[in-house]
Amino acid sequence: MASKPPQGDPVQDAPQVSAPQHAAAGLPAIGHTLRAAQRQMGVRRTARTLLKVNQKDGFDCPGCAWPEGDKRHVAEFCENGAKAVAEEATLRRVTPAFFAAHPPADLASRSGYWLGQQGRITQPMLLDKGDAAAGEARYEPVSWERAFGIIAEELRALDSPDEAVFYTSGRTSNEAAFLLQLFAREFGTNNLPDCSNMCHESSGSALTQTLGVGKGSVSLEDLHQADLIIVAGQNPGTNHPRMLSALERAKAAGAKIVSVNPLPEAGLERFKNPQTARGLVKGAALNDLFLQIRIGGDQALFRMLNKLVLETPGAVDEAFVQEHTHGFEAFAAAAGAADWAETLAATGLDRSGIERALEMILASRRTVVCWAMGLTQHKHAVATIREVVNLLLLRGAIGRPGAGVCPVRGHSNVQGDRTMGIFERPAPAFLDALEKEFGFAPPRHHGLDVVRSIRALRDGEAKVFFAMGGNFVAATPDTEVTEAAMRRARLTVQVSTKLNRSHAVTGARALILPTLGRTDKDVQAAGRQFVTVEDSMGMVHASRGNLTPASPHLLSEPAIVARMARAVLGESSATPWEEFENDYAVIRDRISRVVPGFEDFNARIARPGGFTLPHAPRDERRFPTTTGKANFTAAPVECPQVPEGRLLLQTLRSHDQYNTTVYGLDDRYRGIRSGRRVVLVHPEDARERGLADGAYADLVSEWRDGTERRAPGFRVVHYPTARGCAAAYYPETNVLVPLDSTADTSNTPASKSVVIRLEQSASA
Ligand SMILES: Nc1nc2c(c(=O)[nH]1)N[C@H]1C(S)=C(S)[C@@H](COP(=O)(O)OP(=O)(O)OC[C@H]3O[C@@H](n4cnc5c(=O)[nH]c(N)nc54)[C@H](O)[C@@H]3O)O[C@H]1N2
Ligand SMILES: Nc1nc2c(c(=O)[nH]1)N[C@H]1C(S)=C(S)[C@@H](COP(=O)(O)OP(=O)(O)OC[C@H]3O[C@@H](n4cnc5c(=O)[nH]c(N)nc54)[C@H](O)[C@@H]3O)O[C@H]1N2
Ligand SMILES: [Mo]
Repeated sequence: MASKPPQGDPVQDAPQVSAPQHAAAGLPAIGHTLRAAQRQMGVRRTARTLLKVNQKDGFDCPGCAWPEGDKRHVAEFCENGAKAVAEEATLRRVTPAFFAAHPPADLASRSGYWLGQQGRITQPMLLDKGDAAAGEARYEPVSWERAFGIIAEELRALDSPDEAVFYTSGRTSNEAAFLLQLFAREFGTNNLPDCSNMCHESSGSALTQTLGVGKGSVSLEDLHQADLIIVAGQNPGTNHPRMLSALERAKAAGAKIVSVNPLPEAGLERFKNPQTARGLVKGAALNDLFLQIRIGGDQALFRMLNKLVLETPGAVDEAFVQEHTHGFEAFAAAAGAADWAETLAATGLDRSGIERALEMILASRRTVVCWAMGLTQHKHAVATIREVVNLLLLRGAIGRPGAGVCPVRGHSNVQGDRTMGIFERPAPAFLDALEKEFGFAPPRHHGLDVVRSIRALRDGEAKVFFAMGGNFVAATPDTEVTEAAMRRARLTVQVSTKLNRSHAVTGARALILPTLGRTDKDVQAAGRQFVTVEDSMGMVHASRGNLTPASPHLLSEPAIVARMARAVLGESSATPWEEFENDYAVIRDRISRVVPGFEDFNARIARPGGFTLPHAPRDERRFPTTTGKANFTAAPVECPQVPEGRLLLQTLRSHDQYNTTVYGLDDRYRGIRSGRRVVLVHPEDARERGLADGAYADLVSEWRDGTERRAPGFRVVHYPTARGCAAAYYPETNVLVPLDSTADTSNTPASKSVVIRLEQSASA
């Protein structure tokens, strides 16, 4: 009984374990989809809502950023997309009466799961900790006008605009994101951290340096045409289920698939396509080769593959290297020095597996490499992704149909938000365009990213924190440090659809500003509005909600930013904030003049299916890097160093969660039910520590400065992960990730390589 749920929380965490599954999707997934949706929405709303997901006249699924094909199915969504929709379109409500009954201390004692289950927030709420007459302050209803007045008061009281931080999570539309960055810069700061800082920042850093564009270079069509698809550090069966259809289709056309992962993920083993009758019953094996790599071994693996390609006569695309690349000599020298013994130690693989992968690479003209958090959240993440790029450059596999880089994005519009200028280190050209269009001088010095924002709050250098969505305190590393930092703020503002921990851990004053979600109908002065989003492959399209909003008091995200800007900037701003709120086409007009690729935005977005943004490397093999060519790079090979007796922990997602939003307590494909406090450990590693399956252990992280962090009471699950590795769910394990443990260059928290020891739980 070591895993005690928070007091008063009816959610019991009592994990039950059975064997992991070997196939994803199929019939059970359909049942789960409908049951989950109907629990939240009822039968009629379920049908009305799910049939609009990802349709050309409907809304963009708030789940992942996987693109829609041109021919859409009637049901163009997956089990986990349906859960994301149900979570938002729920009929449950969080009203002022709820806040009267649950003071902040009570909210802080609840699990994230419980908080999320309470429903949609219906009114703006204010918590003023200095204002309590007697006893504990509670959230009270507040008018929108007063709410914006408070924000204006606090922002104007700052010594410098850089004492404010404006965070964005990746569900925010292009229109709202553009307005938020415009407001922050007019106010005077580039402090625009976003969830991307914790997500694909490493991909952006690596791709910008090597290819000149920090985004993926493939379309859905490319995947369908590929000869070889390498999926490294990604679990599509859970996190991008619609990607499995693309893999299945590629496979049917003859592609081979290699997965590189410390875990055997069910979705990559076999896929039962729910869209076809045959797929439902039998399913298709997807994996041709599974490289069960040690956590953090990917750079070493790709370095060795590169050496082997270099040594194979005729394997290098000489013409491409000659014409389009820079830095080949230095890279070839570094790759030539790769050593088998070191590679095998770093990867935990055997030589035959790597040689088999090499054969498949050599046999393929059109290779795509897909990756996600398994590559991006390590100290050497940027170097790892650059090594992946080296391989594709050697093979001339960039800017060729059926080939390229495919960082699979997380949040449904995280890529679009960055395109719109949500970035603490904006390019000078972007700021120039902003200056020209709006006639003010945007700040030129860099702002704070997520980790630096936490430090600034901790050290009293930032005093106002504003979040456009997300759940900052739960999503970020080093929970205790972060929560203490947040509590030092003068004002914290959360623009949210649902309750989460960031509403319980606040500054001296706190505002909850409830907003419309993707599924909600958005009507403004000029009539019904739609917003736009960009998917993982650079496709921009419209999203239109069709549901009656959860309450008449909700404002859309663009309206919230526009009204905040008017309250804060007042007469000093020449920007037409009111027109922006009234008609989002006016925002798009401005975007079309500031952001390259969006020329004629309003006309092009009106076409069904939207349009694709230009991508120089993909479209014309042009590489807008500092050298004007695609850059080979030659970083020293690294892998995480794990002291004797310790394990390397990755913190990952279960099947029943969306980041910090927990839908349920099961992780079906991995055979876990009714609980989340589990740690997956190789049976041999567990036995060496005297831990039977079912024992309870504390996870104790050891950081290089000698500090320790503890997460108590995890049920040990004997699991076929790579030796020396462990896995447990985030956000529960964020207490273990030191704030200073980040990736070089990108500063992304290294939440996939945490050195831990397991201690038998005291109370087990
Ligand atoms: N249903 C659902 N969908 C989601 C999300 C969600 O929470 N739920 N989150 C969204 C977001 S924001 C994101 S960023 C994506 C995340 O999508 P993923 O990156 O797939 O998410 P994780 O669960 O973090 O899984 C990481 C995968 O990498 C593997 N891995 C860990 N370390 C290593 C390593 O060192 N090397 C290799 N090769 N593999 C490794 C893990 O075993 C796991 O399979 O999904 C998006 N979609
Ligand atoms: N240890 C560890 N930590 C991680 C990760 C990991 O793998 N391991 N992954 C990282 C990654 S990849 C990411 S992307 C971050 C995620 O970090 P965030 O994006 O900050 O977190 P989410 O859990 O996605 O945010 C969920 C909240 O968003 C709000 N919300 C939902 N829809 C809307 C909307 O339409 N509008 C508004 N305004 N609000 C909305 C709801 O209130 C909900 O509670 O976490 C990171 N943290
Ligand atoms: Mo993410």
